[in-house]
Amino acid sequence: MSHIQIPPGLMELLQGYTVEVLRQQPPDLVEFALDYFTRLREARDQAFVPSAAPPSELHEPAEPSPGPTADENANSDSEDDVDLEVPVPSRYNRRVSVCAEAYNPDEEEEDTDPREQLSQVLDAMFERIVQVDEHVIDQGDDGDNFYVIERGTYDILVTRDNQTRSVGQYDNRGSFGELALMYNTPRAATIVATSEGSLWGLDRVTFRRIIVKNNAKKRKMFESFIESVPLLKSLEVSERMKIVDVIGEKVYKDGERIITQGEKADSFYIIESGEVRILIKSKTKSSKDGGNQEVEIARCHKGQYFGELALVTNKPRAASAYAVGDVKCLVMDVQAFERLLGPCMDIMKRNISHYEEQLVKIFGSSMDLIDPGQ
Ligand code: 1OR
Ligand code: 1OR
Repeated sequence: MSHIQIPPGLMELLQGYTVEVLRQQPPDLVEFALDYFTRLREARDQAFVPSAAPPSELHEPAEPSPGPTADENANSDSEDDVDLEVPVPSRYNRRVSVCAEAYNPDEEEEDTDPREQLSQVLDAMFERIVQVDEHVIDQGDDGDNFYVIERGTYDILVTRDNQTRSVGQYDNRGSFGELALMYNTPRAATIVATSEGSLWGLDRVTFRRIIVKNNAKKRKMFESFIESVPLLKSLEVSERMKIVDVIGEKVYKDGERIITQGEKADSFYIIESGEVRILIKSKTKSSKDGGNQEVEIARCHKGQYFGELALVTNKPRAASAYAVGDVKCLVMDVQAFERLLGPCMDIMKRNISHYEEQLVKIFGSSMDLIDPGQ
């Protein structure tokens, strides 16, 4: 076969995309790719940040410096200035700009086939089969791997003051083990398999090289939007940055259902652009049709959130949510919601009590929607 040259930077580009896909599991890979690469280009073109990604953020994001002004960063030549201190395999020793790397003839003979390259990306992830009661992670240990759940259920245990309690579960989806790797801290929780299961692991070095770098990009992409979300105003800057680190982005087409009433909840949403309709099946006691009629009860716009109610009350979704036109949402999983949005809980609970008032206004008291007593 003739010699095919792999453009420098291709690996990193595909790897970053692949890992984001595995983390966020978007429904439409092509749509997600379009969006991901567009944003990557925007971030590159803005050519700002370097000093915004201070080395400190790679250790502990407690006090990330406020975002730099465009002026401060006008001289930066790439969006890729995050220096990772971990040892990296030799082929990554050179700093490779994700998008704009000049052709380097030294790397010419590196590989043969682009498909091989892609399979190497996936090779970085390894499968780990786990048995019931197996500890995948122990609180207090150093971080070694990040895990994406392929299948199985897992308990999240936290020990404090010699007391261990379960603070949540993963049910056949999600990922964990990122905190110790992102912030160079000991493992914050113990993860125990409660069924036989299978995980995809990513080693610390690869994780940091890709994810930490991606997080620096994400901070650039979402920082100003997150700063503008009313719900998050009461948080410290460092707390908002942690939110940026965990959020994913999902894109919905006009009419697409985002949340289904009655389903189990595992995510929380903030609207980044577009509009969302909230519809409820009118399960009035008088209705003989089994409550199949959907009634619009609210509209949410840019900067507003939805999908909190089921997470706060630990009940199924109280209503369905549909995209009106194209919609982009920031999505956070329930574990991150509980871990990071504690300080916003009062605001959300206050708004939930408004739902109840509205409920009575719209349907009278005969509808059984939210029953906070349960
Ligand atoms: P890690 O590398 O620290 C344990 O290893 C992982 O458990 C952690 O990354 C997270 O991915 C995951 N607090 C801390 N870590 C959690 C939590 C959590 N939930 C999942 N992990 N809380 C529970 C929120 C439901 C807060 C408990 C006080
Ligand atoms: P969820 O997790 O239950 C559906 O998923 C979401 O719709 C819900 O969280 C809220 O975020 C959102 N009653 C119940 N849920 C509502 C309401 C609402 N509005 C938005 N959501 N009411 C509308 C009040 C203007 C009262 C019912 C009539």
